Amino acid sequence: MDTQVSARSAHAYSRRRDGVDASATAVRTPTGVAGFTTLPDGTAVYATSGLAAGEGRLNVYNLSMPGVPGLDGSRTFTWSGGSTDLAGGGDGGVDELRFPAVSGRYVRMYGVRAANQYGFSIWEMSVHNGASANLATGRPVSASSADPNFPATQTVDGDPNTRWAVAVDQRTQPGWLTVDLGSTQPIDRVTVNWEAAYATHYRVEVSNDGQNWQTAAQVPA
Ligand SMILES: [Ca+2]
Repeated sequence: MDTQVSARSAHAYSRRRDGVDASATAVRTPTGVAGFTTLPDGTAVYATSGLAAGEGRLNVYNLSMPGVPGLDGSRTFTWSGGSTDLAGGGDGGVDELRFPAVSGRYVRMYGVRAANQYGFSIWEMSVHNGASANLATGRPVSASSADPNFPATQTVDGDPNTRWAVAVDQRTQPGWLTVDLGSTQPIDRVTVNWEAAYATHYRVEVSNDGQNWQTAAQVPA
C-alpha cells in the first residue's frame, strides 16, 4: 500500500556543546507524523508512527526518543540554522547537573536569563542523591510566579507533558522555583527538563531554611 506524504521537513543539527552532528526529518502522512534522525555515518536511528506510549515527537533540543537505548535525552542538539546565539550559555532541553554532594531541605532553580521572550518554563525537575529515586516527586513547590494554566506543582508531578511557566507579566524578570524535600538531606544531582522557554543562565541552589542559599551548580558552568 502506498502512503501519501503531504509534508516533509528536515533540519540539520551541529555540535554546539555536548551533542553530535545529525539531521532530523519529520514526514506527515494521513495517519500521523513519522520522524527519524540521521547520524553522521548515515544511520537512521529512529522512526515512529506515534503508536507506543511516549512516542510521537522528536525533541529538537535534546534527541529524545522513547524506547531507543542511549537516546533518552542525554544528547544536546542545536539547529545550525537557528537564530539563537547560545555561546557559553544553556541551550535548553534536559540538563542533568551533577555536583559534589551538598545538604539542604530546599532546592531551587534560580533563572537569571531567559532564552526568549517567554521567560521560564519547566516540564519536570528531579532531585537525586546517588542512585536514589527522585526526591522531589510530589513535594511542595513554590515559585516566583506562575501562569494560572501552568502551576509550579506540575514540575514535580512525574508527568513529562505538564509544566510550570512564569506568569505572563513576569516573563522578562528573573524567576525561580523551589522544591521542599521535607527534611535536610544530601543531594548530588538535579535534572531540569526545559520547555522551549528555557534559561540560558541559571543556578541550582540549596538551603536549609528557604532563606539562605548555597549554589550547588550553575549554567553555564
Ligand atoms: Ca510535569
